[in-house]
Amino acid sequence: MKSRGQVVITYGTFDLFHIGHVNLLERARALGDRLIVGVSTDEFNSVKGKRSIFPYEHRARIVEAMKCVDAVFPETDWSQKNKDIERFNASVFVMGHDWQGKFDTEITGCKVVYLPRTEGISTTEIKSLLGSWNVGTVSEIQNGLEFVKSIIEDLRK
Ligand code: C2G
Repeated sequence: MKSRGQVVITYGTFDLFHIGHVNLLERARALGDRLIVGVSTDEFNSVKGKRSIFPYEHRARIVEAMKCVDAVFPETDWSQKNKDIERFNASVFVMGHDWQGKFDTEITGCKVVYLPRTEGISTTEIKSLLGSWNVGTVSEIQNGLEFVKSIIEDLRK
């Protein structure tokens, strides 16, 4: 039984927004009554060793547009979580299970929950897939489409 006004908090880069992010945010929201999300700034991403395709403003807007998200705020460093938990009066801290155990000692005064990641999709995989689509691949696809089109036209004669 959820107590009234239970606030859930989570953090992430949320670049190239995909179903894994949707699932995580919806599952996090289901653990309480409100969901607040810390979105990593571009500067913090470089601290995390990540370079996002979409800038912070876009990533934050996309996350905030989710029905299950009540508010977003910038995540600027690793050490702000307990302050945020206090500021937002959060009682549940959620992360995907790729972070399993990483926050157990750091997070105080708040339940820590790790949710299963959505397998088979990640921003990194999307980036490498797009990266492998060089100009040659695209023109091969275009040639293939032209060939199929010519077959269809012949069949129509
Ligand atoms: N996630 C998921 N399934 C995926 C991909 C991501 O459940 N297929 C989850 C991650 O476990 C994380 C959230 O979605 O909880 C956001 O993932 P990222 O954008 O990759 O964020 P990350 O780099 O993990 O940043 O201080 C914490 C960091 O900001 C977390």
